[in-house]
Amino acid sequence: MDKKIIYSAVQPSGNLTIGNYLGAIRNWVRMQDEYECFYAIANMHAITVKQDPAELRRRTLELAALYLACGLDAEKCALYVQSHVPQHAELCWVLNSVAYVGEMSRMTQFKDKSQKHAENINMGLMDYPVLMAADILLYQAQCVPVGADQKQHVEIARDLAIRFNNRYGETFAVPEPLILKGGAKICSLQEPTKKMSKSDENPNASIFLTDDRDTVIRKFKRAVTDSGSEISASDEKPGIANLLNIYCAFKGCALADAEHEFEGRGYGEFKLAVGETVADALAPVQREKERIMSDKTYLNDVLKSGADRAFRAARRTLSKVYRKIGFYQGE
Ligand code: ATP
Ligand code: LTN
Repeated sequence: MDKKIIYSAVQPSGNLTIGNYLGAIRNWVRMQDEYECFYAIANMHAITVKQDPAELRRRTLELAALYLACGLDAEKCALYVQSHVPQHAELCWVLNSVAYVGEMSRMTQFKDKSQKHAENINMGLMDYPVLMAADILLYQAQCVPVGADQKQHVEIARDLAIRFNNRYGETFAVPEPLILKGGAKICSLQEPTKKMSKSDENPNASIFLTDDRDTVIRKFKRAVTDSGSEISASDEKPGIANLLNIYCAFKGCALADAEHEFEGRGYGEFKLAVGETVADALAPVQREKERIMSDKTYLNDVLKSGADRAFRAARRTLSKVYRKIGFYQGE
Protein backbone atom coordinates (compact mmCIF):
# COMPACT_ATOMS: atom_id res chain seq x y z
CA MET A 1 0.00 0.00 0.00
CA ASP A 2 1.15 3.53 -0.71
CA LYS A 3 2.44 5.47 2.25
CA LYS A 4 0.20 8.20 3.65
CA ILE A 5 1.43 11.69 2.66
CA ILE A 6 2.16 14.29 5.33
CA TYR A 7 2.71 18.01 4.74
CA SER A 8 3.61 20.84 7.08
CA ALA A 9 5.65 24.04 7.25
CA VAL A 10 6.86 26.78 9.56
CA GLN A 11 7.49 30.40 8.58
CA PRO A 12 11.02 31.80 8.97
CA SER A 13 9.45 34.85 10.63
CA GLY A 14 11.47 34.73 13.85
CA ASN A 15 13.39 32.32 16.03
CA LEU A 16 11.62 29.04 16.70
CA THR A 17 9.86 28.84 20.04
CA ILE A 18 9.12 25.82 22.20
CA GLY A 19 5.51 26.33 20.97
CA ASN A 20 6.59 25.62 17.38
CA TYR A 21 8.60 22.65 18.62
CA LEU A 22 5.94 21.06 20.82
CA GLY A 23 2.98 21.95 18.61
CA ALA A 24 4.50 21.00 15.29
CA ILE A 25 8.10 19.90 14.72
CA ARG A 26 8.26 17.28 17.45
CA ASN A 27 5.27 15.54 15.85
CA TRP A 28 6.82 15.79 12.39
CA VAL A 29 9.84 13.88 13.66
CA ARG A 30 7.61 11.13 15.02
CA MET A 31 5.90 10.71 11.65
CA GLN A 32 8.92 10.59 9.36
CA ASP A 33 9.60 6.86 9.73
CA GLU A 34 6.15 5.74 8.75
CA TYR A 35 4.94 8.24 6.18
CA GLU A 36 6.03 10.14 3.10
CA CYS A 37 6.71 13.58 4.53
CA PHE A 38 7.22 17.02 2.97
CA TYR A 39 8.32 19.73 5.40
CA ALA A 40 8.82 23.24 4.09
CA ILE A 41 10.22 26.56 5.23
CA ALA A 42 7.35 28.90 4.38
CA ASN A 43 9.25 32.01 3.31
CA MET A 44 6.46 33.05 0.91
CA HIS A 45 4.04 33.16 3.83
CA ALA A 46 6.55 35.07 5.95
CA ILE A 47 6.60 38.13 3.64
CA THR A 48 2.90 38.82 4.31
CA VAL A 49 4.26 40.83 7.23
CA LYS A 50 7.30 43.10 6.87
CA GLN A 51 10.62 41.25 6.99
CA ASP A 52 14.16 42.50 6.82
CA PRO A 53 15.56 40.78 3.68
CA ALA A 54 18.97 39.90 5.16
CA GLU A 55 17.33 38.55 8.31
CA LEU A 56 14.82 36.52 6.30
CA ARG A 57 17.65 34.92 4.33
CA ARG A 58 19.62 34.15 7.49
CA ARG A 59 16.61 32.75 9.32
CA THR A 60 15.72 30.49 6.41
CA LEU A 61 19.04 28.68 6.70
CA GLU A 62 18.88 28.69 10.47
CA LEU A 63 15.41 27.14 10.39
CA ALA A 64 16.68 24.40 8.09
CA ALA A 65 19.49 23.69 10.56
CA LEU A 66 16.98 23.60 13.42
CA TYR A 67 14.73 21.17 11.54
CA LEU A 68 17.67 18.81 11.29
CA ALA A 69 18.83 19.46 14.86
CA CYS A 70 15.33 18.63 16.15
CA GLY A 71 15.67 15.21 14.55
CA LEU A 72 14.29 15.49 11.03
CA ASP A 73 16.23 13.26 8.69
CA ALA A 74 16.82 14.55 5.17
CA GLU A 75 16.98 10.98 3.87
CA LYS A 76 13.52 10.20 5.16
CA CYS A 77 11.64 13.39 4.32
CA ALA A 78 11.81 16.23 1.82
CA LEU A 79 13.03 19.38 3.61
CA TYR A 80 12.89 22.39 1.36
CA VAL A 81 12.30 26.11 0.97
CA GLN A 82 8.82 27.00 -0.32
CA SER A 83 10.03 29.58 -2.87
CA HIS A 84 12.34 26.97 -4.46
CA VAL A 85 9.28 25.17 -5.84
CA PRO A 86 7.43 27.60 -8.13
CA GLN A 87 4.29 25.44 -8.30
CA HIS A 88 3.19 26.80 -4.90
CA ALA A 89 2.58 30.24 -6.38
CA GLU A 90 1.09 28.74 -9.54
CA LEU A 91 -1.46 26.59 -7.75
CA CYS A 92 -2.24 29.46 -5.38
CA TRP A 93 -3.28 31.53 -8.39
CA VAL A 94 -5.65 28.82 -9.61
CA LEU A 95 -7.15 28.36 -6.14
CA ASN A 96 -7.65 32.12 -5.88
CA SER A 97 -10.45 31.71 -8.39
CA VAL A 98 -12.05 29.00 -6.25
CA ALA A 99 -11.71 30.77 -2.88
CA TYR A 100 -14.18 33.45 -1.78
CA VAL A 101 -13.20 36.83 -0.35
CA GLY A 102 -15.86 36.43 2.35
CA GLU A 103 -14.44 33.20 3.76
CA MET A 104 -10.88 34.57 3.76
CA SER A 105 -11.87 37.79 5.53
CA ARG A 106 -13.43 35.72 8.32
CA MET A 107 -10.19 33.88 9.19
CA THR A 108 -9.11 34.51 12.79
CA GLN A 109 -5.43 34.89 11.90
CA PHE A 110 -6.28 37.43 9.17
CA LYS A 111 -8.32 39.46 11.64
CA ASP A 112 -5.59 39.27 14.32
CA LYS A 113 -2.76 40.15 11.96
CA SER A 114 -4.77 42.97 10.35
CA GLN A 115 -5.19 44.47 13.77
CA LYS A 116 -1.55 43.98 14.68
CA HIS A 117 -0.20 45.31 11.37
CA ALA A 118 -2.89 47.91 10.63
CA GLU A 119 -0.47 49.91 8.46
CA ASN A 120 0.15 46.92 6.17
CA ILE A 121 -3.05 44.97 5.47
CA ASN A 122 -1.81 43.64 2.15
CA MET A 123 -3.45 41.18 -0.28
CA GLY A 124 -0.98 38.47 0.73
CA LEU A 125 -2.18 38.59 4.31
CA MET A 126 -5.70 37.80 3.16
CA ASP A 127 -4.51 35.25 0.63
CA TYR A 128 -2.36 33.47 3.21
CA PRO A 129 -4.76 30.52 3.69
CA VAL A 130 -5.07 30.02 -0.10
CA LEU A 131 -1.28 29.74 -0.43
CA MET A 132 -1.31 27.35 2.49
CA ALA A 133 -4.01 25.27 0.78
CA ALA A 134 -1.85 25.24 -2.36
CA ASP A 135 1.11 23.97 -0.29
CA ILE A 136 -0.89 21.09 1.10
CA LEU A 137 -2.91 20.14 -2.01
CA LEU A 138 0.12 20.16 -4.35
CA TYR A 139 1.46 17.07 -2.58
CA GLN A 140 -1.91 15.29 -2.24
CA ALA A 141 -1.27 15.34 1.50
CA GLN A 142 -3.79 13.49 3.65
CA CYS A 143 -2.55 14.70 6.98
CA VAL A 144 -1.21 18.05 8.23
CA PRO A 145 0.44 18.07 11.68
CA VAL A 146 0.07 21.58 13.16
CA GLY A 147 -0.65 23.43 16.40
CA ALA A 148 -4.26 24.28 17.32
CA ASP A 149 -4.04 27.82 15.87
CA GLN A 150 -3.70 26.43 12.32
CA LYS A 151 -6.79 24.20 12.44
CA GLN A 152 -8.98 26.77 10.71
CA HIS A 153 -6.50 27.09 7.84
CA VAL A 154 -6.35 23.34 7.27
CA GLU A 155 -10.15 23.32 7.22
CA ILE A 156 -10.09 25.95 4.46
CA ALA A 157 -7.68 23.74 2.52
CA ARG A 158 -10.21 20.90 2.89
CA ASP A 159 -13.06 23.13 1.72
CA LEU A 160 -11.10 24.30 -1.33
CA ALA A 161 -10.11 20.73 -2.22
CA ILE A 162 -13.72 19.57 -2.02
CA ARG A 163 -15.02 22.58 -3.97
CA PHE A 164 -12.40 22.09 -6.71
CA ASN A 165 -13.07 18.34 -6.91
CA ASN A 166 -16.81 18.97 -7.22
CA ARG A 167 -16.33 21.56 -9.92
CA TYR A 168 -13.63 19.89 -12.03
CA GLY A 169 -13.66 16.22 -11.04
CA GLU A 170 -11.52 14.25 -8.58
CA THR A 171 -8.14 16.06 -8.40
CA PHE A 172 -6.99 16.58 -4.82
CA ALA A 173 -6.78 14.43 -1.72
CA VAL A 174 -8.82 16.04 1.05
CA PRO A 175 -6.44 16.74 3.97
CA GLU A 176 -7.08 16.40 7.71
CA PRO A 177 -5.39 18.43 10.44
CA LEU A 178 -3.47 16.42 13.03
CA ILE A 179 -3.40 18.25 16.34
CA LEU A 180 -1.90 16.23 19.13
CA LYS A 181 -2.83 16.98 22.73
CA GLY A 182 -0.20 18.24 25.14
CA GLY A 183 1.75 20.70 23.03
CA ALA A 184 -1.07 21.94 20.76
CA LYS A 185 -1.28 25.34 22.42
CA ILE A 186 1.69 26.58 24.40
CA CYS A 187 0.91 30.01 25.83
CA SER A 188 2.91 33.19 26.30
CA LEU A 189 4.86 33.37 29.57
CA GLN A 190 3.78 37.00 29.96
CA GLU A 191 0.11 36.73 28.91
CA PRO A 192 -0.80 33.10 29.49
CA THR A 193 -4.18 33.29 27.75
CA LYS A 194 -2.43 34.17 24.44
CA LYS A 195 -0.41 31.71 22.36
CA MET A 196 3.36 31.87 22.52
CA SER A 197 4.54 33.34 19.24
CA LYS A 198 7.94 33.71 17.62
CA SER A 199 7.14 37.27 16.52
CA ASP A 200 5.98 38.54 19.94
CA GLU A 201 7.69 41.88 20.59
CA ASN A 202 8.30 40.98 24.24
CA PRO A 203 11.25 38.54 24.27
CA ASN A 204 10.32 37.39 27.79
CA ALA A 205 7.02 36.03 26.49
CA SER A 206 8.61 33.20 24.48
CA ILE A 207 11.29 30.58 25.00
CA PHE A 208 13.35 30.26 21.85
CA LEU A 209 15.03 27.00 20.95
CA THR A 210 18.29 28.94 20.82
CA ASP A 211 17.96 30.54 24.30
CA ASP A 212 20.88 29.62 26.56
CA ARG A 213 20.37 27.96 29.94
CA ASP A 214 20.49 31.16 32.01
CA THR A 215 18.01 32.90 29.71
CA VAL A 216 15.59 29.97 29.84
CA ILE A 217 15.73 29.84 33.64
CA ARG A 218 15.39 33.63 33.96
CA LYS A 219 12.36 33.75 31.63
CA PHE A 220 10.58 31.01 33.57
CA LYS A 221 11.41 32.77 36.84
CA ARG A 222 9.72 35.91 35.47
CA ALA A 223 6.74 34.05 34.00
CA VAL A 224 3.40 35.53 35.04
CA THR A 225 1.67 33.24 37.51
CA ASP A 226 -1.66 33.39 39.26
CA SER A 227 -2.79 34.29 42.74
CA GLY A 228 -2.78 31.57 45.38
CA SER A 229 -0.05 29.03 45.88
CA GLU A 230 -1.42 25.72 44.65
CA ILE A 231 0.24 24.14 41.63
CA SER A 232 -2.69 22.86 39.61
CA ALA A 233 -3.71 22.91 35.96
CA SER A 234 -7.12 24.51 36.48
CA ASP A 235 -8.82 26.99 34.12
CA GLU A 236 -8.61 29.68 36.79
CA LYS A 237 -4.83 29.34 36.75
CA PRO A 238 -3.76 29.81 33.13
CA GLY A 239 -0.19 30.77 34.07
CA ILE A 240 0.47 27.71 36.22
CA ALA A 241 -1.48 25.45 33.85
CA ASN A 242 0.74 26.59 30.96
CA LEU A 243 3.94 25.91 32.93
CA LEU A 244 2.64 22.47 33.95
CA ASN A 245 1.76 21.75 30.33
CA ILE A 246 5.28 22.71 29.19
CA TYR A 247 6.87 20.65 31.97
CA CYS A 248 4.81 17.57 31.10
CA ALA A 249 5.39 17.93 27.36
CA PHE A 250 9.16 17.85 27.88
CA LYS A 251 9.14 15.22 30.65
CA GLY A 252 6.58 13.04 28.89
CA CYS A 253 4.46 12.74 32.04
CA ALA A 254 0.75 13.23 32.80
CA LEU A 255 -0.55 16.51 34.27
CA ALA A 256 -1.88 14.72 37.35
CA ASP A 257 1.57 13.24 38.07
CA ALA A 258 3.23 16.64 37.81
CA GLU A 259 0.58 18.20 40.09
CA HIS A 260 1.29 15.47 42.58
CA GLU A 261 5.07 15.92 42.28
CA PHE A 262 4.80 19.64 43.15
CA GLU A 263 2.15 19.33 45.86
CA GLY A 264 2.99 21.58 48.78
CA ARG A 265 5.94 23.18 46.98
CA GLY A 266 6.16 26.91 46.18
CA TYR A 267 5.89 28.70 42.84
CA GLY A 268 9.61 29.63 42.92
CA GLU A 269 10.79 26.05 43.25
CA PHE A 270 8.32 24.90 40.59
CA LYS A 271 9.38 27.55 38.06
CA LEU A 272 13.03 26.63 38.56
CA ALA A 273 12.23 22.96 37.93
CA VAL A 274 10.39 23.84 34.69
CA GLY A 275 13.28 26.07 33.58
CA GLU A 276 15.88 23.37 34.24
CA THR A 277 13.84 20.70 32.46
CA VAL A 278 13.43 22.86 29.36
CA ALA A 279 17.09 23.99 29.36
CA ASP A 280 18.24 20.34 29.62
CA ALA A 281 16.04 19.38 26.67
CA LEU A 282 17.24 22.28 24.50
CA ALA A 283 20.99 21.88 25.09
CA PRO A 284 21.56 18.94 22.67
CA VAL A 285 19.40 20.59 19.98
CA GLN A 286 21.49 23.77 20.23
CA ARG A 287 24.79 21.89 19.99
CA GLU A 288 23.57 20.01 16.94
CA LYS A 289 22.26 23.19 15.31
CA GLU A 290 25.66 24.90 15.70
CA ARG A 291 27.41 21.90 14.20
CA ILE A 292 25.06 21.85 11.20
CA MET A 293 25.27 25.64 10.69
CA SER A 294 29.02 25.35 10.34
CA ASP A 295 28.56 23.05 7.34
CA LYS A 296 26.77 25.25 4.78
CA THR A 297 27.59 22.91 1.90
CA TYR A 298 25.73 20.08 3.60
CA LEU A 299 22.76 22.34 4.43
CA ASN A 300 22.51 23.60 0.86
CA ASP A 301 22.67 20.02 -0.43
CA VAL A 302 19.82 19.00 1.88
CA LEU A 303 17.65 21.89 0.68
CA LYS A 304 18.51 21.25 -2.95
CA SER A 305 17.60 17.58 -2.86
CA GLY A 306 14.47 18.35 -0.83
CA ALA A 307 13.36 20.89 -3.44
CA ASP A 308 14.06 18.43 -6.27
CA ARG A 309 11.87 15.82 -4.64
CA ALA A 310 9.12 18.33 -3.89
CA PHE A 311 9.32 19.75 -7.42
CA ARG A 312 8.68 16.36 -9.01
CA ALA A 313 5.60 15.72 -6.88
CA ALA A 314 4.30 19.28 -7.30
CA ARG A 315 4.73 19.23 -11.07
CA ARG A 316 2.57 16.11 -11.32
CA THR A 317 -0.34 17.69 -9.43
CA LEU A 318 -0.09 21.05 -11.17
CA SER A 319 -0.16 19.46 -14.60
CA LYS A 320 -3.31 17.56 -13.61
CA VAL A 321 -4.88 20.79 -12.34
CA TYR A 322 -4.06 22.66 -15.54
CA ARG A 323 -5.60 19.85 -17.56
CA LYS A 324 -8.79 19.85 -15.48
CA ILE A 325 -9.33 23.59 -15.68
CA GLY A 326 -8.61 23.78 -19.40
CA PHE A 327 -5.16 25.38 -19.58
CA TYR A 328 -3.64 24.48 -22.93
CA GLN A 329 -0.37 22.63 -22.25
CA GLY A 330 0.75 21.92 -25.82
CA GLU A 331 0.01 18.81 -27.87
P1 ATP B 1 4.27 34.13 13.89
O1 ATP B 1 4.36 34.67 15.27
O2 ATP B 1 5.31 34.69 12.96
O3 ATP B 1 2.89 34.13 13.31
P2 ATP B 1 4.25 31.47 15.02
O4 ATP B 1 5.17 31.39 16.18
O5 ATP B 1 2.80 31.56 15.31
O6 ATP B 1 4.69 32.62 14.01
P3 ATP B 1 4.07 29.72 12.77
O7 ATP B 1 5.16 29.71 11.77
O8 ATP B 1 2.82 30.46 12.46
O9 ATP B 1 4.60 30.22 14.16
O10 ATP B 1 3.69 28.23 13.19
C1 ATP B 1 4.44 27.09 12.90
C2 ATP B 1 3.81 25.88 13.53
O11 ATP B 1 3.94 25.96 14.96
C3 ATP B 1 2.31 25.74 13.27
O12 ATP B 1 1.99 24.37 13.12
C4 ATP B 1 1.67 26.29 14.49
O13 ATP B 1 0.39 25.75 14.73
C5 ATP B 1 2.66 25.83 15.56
N1 ATP B 1 2.62 26.75 16.71
C6 ATP B 1 2.95 28.06 16.69
N2 ATP B 1 2.84 28.58 17.92
C7 ATP B 1 2.41 27.57 18.73
C8 ATP B 1 2.10 27.48 20.13
N3 ATP B 1 2.21 28.53 20.90
N4 ATP B 1 1.70 26.29 20.62
C9 ATP B 1 1.61 25.20 19.82
N5 ATP B 1 1.88 25.22 18.50
C10 ATP B 1 2.28 26.37 17.95
N1 LTN C 1 0.71 28.95 8.13
C1 LTN C 1 1.47 27.95 8.82
C2 LTN C 1 2.75 27.62 8.12
C3 LTN C 1 2.41 26.89 6.90
C4 LTN C 1 1.83 25.59 6.84
C5 LTN C 1 1.66 25.31 5.46
C6 LTN C 1 1.45 24.66 7.80
C7 LTN C 1 2.55 27.32 5.63
N2 LTN C 1 2.11 26.38 4.77
C8 LTN C 1 1.09 24.13 5.05
C9 LTN C 1 0.88 23.46 7.36
C10 LTN C 1 0.71 23.21 6.02
C11 LTN C 1 1.74 28.42 10.18
O1 LTN C 1 2.03 27.61 10.96
N3 LTN C 1 1.62 29.65 10.47
